[in-house]
Amino acid sequence: MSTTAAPPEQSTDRPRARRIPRALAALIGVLAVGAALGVGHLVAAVAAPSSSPFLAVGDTVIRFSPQWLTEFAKTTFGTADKPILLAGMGVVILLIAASAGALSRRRATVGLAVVVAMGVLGLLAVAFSPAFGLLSLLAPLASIVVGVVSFRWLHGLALRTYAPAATSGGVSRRGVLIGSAAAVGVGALAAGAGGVVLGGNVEDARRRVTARLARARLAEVAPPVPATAAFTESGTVPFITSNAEFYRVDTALRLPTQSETSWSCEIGGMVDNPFTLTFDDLMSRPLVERTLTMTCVSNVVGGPYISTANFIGVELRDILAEAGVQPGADQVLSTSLDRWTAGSPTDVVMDPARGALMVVGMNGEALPAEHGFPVRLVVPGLYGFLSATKWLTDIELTTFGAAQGYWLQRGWGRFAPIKTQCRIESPIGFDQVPAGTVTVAGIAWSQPVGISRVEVRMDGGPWQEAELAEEVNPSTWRMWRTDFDLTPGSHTVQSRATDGNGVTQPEESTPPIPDGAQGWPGTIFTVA
Ligand SMILES: Nc1nc2c(c(=O)[nH]1)N[C@H]1C(S)=C(S)[C@@H](COP(=O)(O)O)O[C@H]1N2
Ligand SMILES: [Mo]
Repeated sequence: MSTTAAPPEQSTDRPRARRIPRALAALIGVLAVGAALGVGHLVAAVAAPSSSPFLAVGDTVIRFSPQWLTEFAKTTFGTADKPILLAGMGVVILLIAASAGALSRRRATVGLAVVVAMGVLGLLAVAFSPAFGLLSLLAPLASIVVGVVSFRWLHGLALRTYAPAATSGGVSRRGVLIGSAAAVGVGALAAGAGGVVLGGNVEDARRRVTARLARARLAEVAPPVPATAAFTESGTVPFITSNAEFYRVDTALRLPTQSETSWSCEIGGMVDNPFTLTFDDLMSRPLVERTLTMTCVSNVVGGPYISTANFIGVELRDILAEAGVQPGADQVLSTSLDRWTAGSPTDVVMDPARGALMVVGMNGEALPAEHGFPVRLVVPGLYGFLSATKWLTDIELTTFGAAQGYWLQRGWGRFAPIKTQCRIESPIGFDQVPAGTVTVAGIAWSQPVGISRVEVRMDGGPWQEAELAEEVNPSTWRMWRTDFDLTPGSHTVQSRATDGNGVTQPEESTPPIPDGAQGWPGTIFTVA
């Protein structure tokens, strides 16, 4: 204690000395936590991709969310549900970090305690994640160290600036600014670098696989899609969905990434000869290419979760036959790198007419990272939630009694064949169209039996049979269109499809859960 200056607490002209201004104190909390999360993300990218503390907390939230909440998120936000969850988490963390900072205007204790507590939560989320390995501990530990060090350092700088103790010299405000900027820079750079490291690795691997596919001689090539298979001139989507436009549904906050060189898949469980497949094994087998339409069970009537692509892969049935499926194994349970699971009925997978695939290529390229690189499953005629495992790592023959897939555990159906459905694509809802002849066009699907008829009616009038575009194969969607002469005013158009067996989709509408939405789509539009 200096002998010349009174302790600041007792000074009457500076009663609030030795306190950091509230806003700056809050900012310090936010900066330290931001730097911690950014560095954690980078270390995760290098050490163990699934161990980013921020994303691990998000994954934990998703895994333990009650089903009404995930349903609400899916139906309300659609594919934006993940960015919205992450943004929401970001806001909560920001508020906690800011409060922790604001409670540490004199001493760093409270702030440090909160920073450590948040770090421990991240550590626990990583430790209990399904893809945990020892290396996964590095990222959350790095986060905790960076959080503590940067909080103490910034706090010290600010304290010396705004509340210089008599013994220590003050620090200029510029010093605090530079310190803060450094923390922001470290956090942002680390987070960005983490993203680049992860993304760059997959893109390199994808380029290698795309080149191999280009050289491969396919045992079966998908017949070219005729121009007459789509009515794009009447407003339907193109027949083949580009990889960029292909719908995406999964529980992964961070894309599970893996190179094809380290990929392998165990074929085990109730089989006579369990074995492990490598990517080279797959590529040395007969590769077939098929045009298939995939659909999500969460799709509402008229919804967007349906797309069509040319998939290249290996017959799953041949691989399972080689392993020797034992009697009674009624379920093919597949697992992804991020420990998501789907259970498909064995008889469907083994049906030669079905043609279930272990997929390596999509529209002439390697699978995109979002669609399961390097290997996924596609079973024609089954919704994705019980068949289309992306980032595949494991196939186990078992029984439905012994094990349940991810969504089955959460109340969705056990056996959910795709329901016959159609979607009106033109006119779109609340469109204004000129008077005269109005073409109504859309798509219909009923994999794997196909579509035999689509009917359309205007304002509750008689059903009118639509013109069907050429069928590519019964496991793809089919485009349709028909004309109406309409007077000005508001109109409501409805459609209904009939499958390849002659069964028309029912009028009664049901929600997606548990086994897929049904009902006749309708659209209201105006003729001007
Ligand atoms: N690993 C993994 N695979 C998954 C899912 C998932 O959440 N994780 N979602 C499934 C669901 S519900 C559907 S509809 C399809 C969607 O495949 P896509 O995103 O390539 O269109 O993937 C399936 N495969
Ligand atoms: Mo789905």
